[in-house]
Amino acid sequence: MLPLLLLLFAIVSNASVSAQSHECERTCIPGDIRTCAYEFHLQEYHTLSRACFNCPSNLTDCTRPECIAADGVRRPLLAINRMLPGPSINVCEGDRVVVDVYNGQLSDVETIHFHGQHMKGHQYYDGAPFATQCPIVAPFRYDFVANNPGTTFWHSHSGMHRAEAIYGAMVVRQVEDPQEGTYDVDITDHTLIVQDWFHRSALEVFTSRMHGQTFPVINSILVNGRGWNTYAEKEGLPKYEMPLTVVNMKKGLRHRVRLIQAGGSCPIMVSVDNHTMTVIASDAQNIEPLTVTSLVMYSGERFDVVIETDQEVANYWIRFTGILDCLFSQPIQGAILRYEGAHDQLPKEILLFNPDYPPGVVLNPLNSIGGPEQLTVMDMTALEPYTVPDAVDKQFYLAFDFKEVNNTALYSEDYYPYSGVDRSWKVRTPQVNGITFIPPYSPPLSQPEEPQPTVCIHGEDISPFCQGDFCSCSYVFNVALGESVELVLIDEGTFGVDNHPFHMHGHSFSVVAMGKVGEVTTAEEVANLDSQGLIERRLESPALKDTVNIVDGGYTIVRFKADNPGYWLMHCHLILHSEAGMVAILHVGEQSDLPPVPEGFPTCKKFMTEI
Ligand SMILES: *[C@@H]1O[C@H](CO)[C@@H](O)[C@H](O)[C@H]1NC(C)=O
Ligand SMILES: *[C@@H]1O[C@H](CO)[C@@H](O)[C@H](O)[C@H]1NC(C)=O
Ligand SMILES: *[C@@H]1O[C@H](CO)[C@@H](O)[C@H](O)[C@H]1NC(C)=O
Ligand SMILES: [Cu+2]
Repeated sequence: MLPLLLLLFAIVSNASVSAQSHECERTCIPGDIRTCAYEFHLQEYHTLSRACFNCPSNLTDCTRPECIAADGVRRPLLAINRMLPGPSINVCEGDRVVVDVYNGQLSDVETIHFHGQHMKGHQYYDGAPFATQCPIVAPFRYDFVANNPGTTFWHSHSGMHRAEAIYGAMVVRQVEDPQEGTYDVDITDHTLIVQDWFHRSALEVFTSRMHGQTFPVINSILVNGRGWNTYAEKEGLPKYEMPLTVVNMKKGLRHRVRLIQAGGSCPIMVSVDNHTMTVIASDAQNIEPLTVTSLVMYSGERFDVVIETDQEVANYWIRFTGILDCLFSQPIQGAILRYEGAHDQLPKEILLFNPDYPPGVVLNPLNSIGGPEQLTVMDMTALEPYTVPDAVDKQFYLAFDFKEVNNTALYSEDYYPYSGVDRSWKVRTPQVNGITFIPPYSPPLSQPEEPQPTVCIHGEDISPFCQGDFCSCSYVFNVALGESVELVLIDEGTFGVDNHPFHMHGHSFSVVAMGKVGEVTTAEEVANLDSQGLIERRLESPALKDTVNIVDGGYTIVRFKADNPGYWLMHCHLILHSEAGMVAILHVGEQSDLPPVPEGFPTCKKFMTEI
């Protein structure tokens, strides 16, 4: 019943996606395993390029092929196949996915990470620069099996490139979906990938923040690459009614919508006018359905929601509101939920910025450990019951925060130390356990024989990697294959209200505890609470995630079995944080646990002649 419906809708739906749909975009049936090949041509590009003709003064031109209109503001960006978002990957579980990346950039490198795909057996294709592979210069083929069904996405893992628009959806469907009974329609047009958007290149934003006294301003939000510039007035720019993303639905059906937060800076609240959302999965893991009126998505998170079209035939806003770091510019973005038979026009309501959660239940609210009408990840229950083992083999504390240190990348101890510059020049340094991550010189995964002078091991003496008050190294946590691991993630919260969405490569983890300690906290404080038995863990069917937020001045505790050998990044998913060093590596198992390095795999290493 369902597959037929899916096929029907795929044919009926009119969006551009189906016009150029890939042969792997299909109803999944047993025994039909395919090789799905994609070419990614990467180049420096621009919004409102010549491909856009007279857009935005002629709005019809904005939807021309290869035109990236975004929110109608001119800026340089990077693009794959001149698309924003980049090409969607829609495959079936077990398909072989082959992505050929051609780097057409004038002077930069690339890597692509498949966020939510665990790459078990395909570790070399995780796309973590200097952890799993050398950054791509010449054409490079990612070649792996889509073993993790659900809503995932791919994005650049090089520098600021994700925020320069190098990302796209990756959805892996199944022959039999355990959530099948909760929806009637699941089509590719109902995938919504959102990001916060700058009107300057992200690299400029980053360097201006680090070295130029300029606080980053997030200008707007894009939904499937489209949006209105709500910041236009403040910028002195004309306001255009840019084409928005339209989500076509038929009255009386339950539609699965896949929401992906690909942004780099702020949490985004999602709600749908006159409709509730029933959350059935997050981070490609099914949960017992939860009906809410709004939810907050942190960078890297995905939520699959079912929207039942039980209202009158009309147009409705799907609202995306930027909060926290976005409050300054107050971005609100809309996609249009259009019932079949409704006029091709905007919803009647006005799209106004309002950071308050709408009346009703909110899921995953900022800095909340739950309460009346507030559900957290702790309130989500895995669809398939399971028990987290009571004991763990390894426990690690990872404390995230911004520190006042003489970061050698920002200060000079001799000429302008942190203590010696005016307040306006003081930029704090993102760290994990007081360490700023720097990448190794060569990827330990694919070049295991190479010496690793920058690697420091958790639990060993790190003083050789410190200069004064500043420590930086390639921070590695070692665990044996098969060990059960608990991570106590802490947001110390000494630098105002912040958030650090924690993402781990290669695994999903059970979220077993979340709590707030105070305005600020420390690892010691959390450890004390725990030793007094004051931190309870939920071991019965907690939600499985790969990205989770930490309450400011609090903790999130996760557990998993380290059953995937390799070198896996664990990092804050905010791009300005991770690229400035809020990263560590989980090293699971030994080289002998891994498949052999693919023949001819590109290498890189330090080169220095003798003197
Ligand atoms: C706007 O662009 C469309 C498509 O290129 C074209 O057909 C139309 O004539 C243009 N309208 C105006 C007013 O120039
Ligand atoms: C949506 O809900 C609002 C507030 O309850 C109501 O005023 C409006 O008429 C509804 N819109 C439609 C199209 O039903
Ligand atoms: C940075 O270096 C200066 C000069 O050595 C020193 O006085 C200061 O305490 C150091 N730390 C910070 C946070 O400024
Ligand atoms: Cu962070």
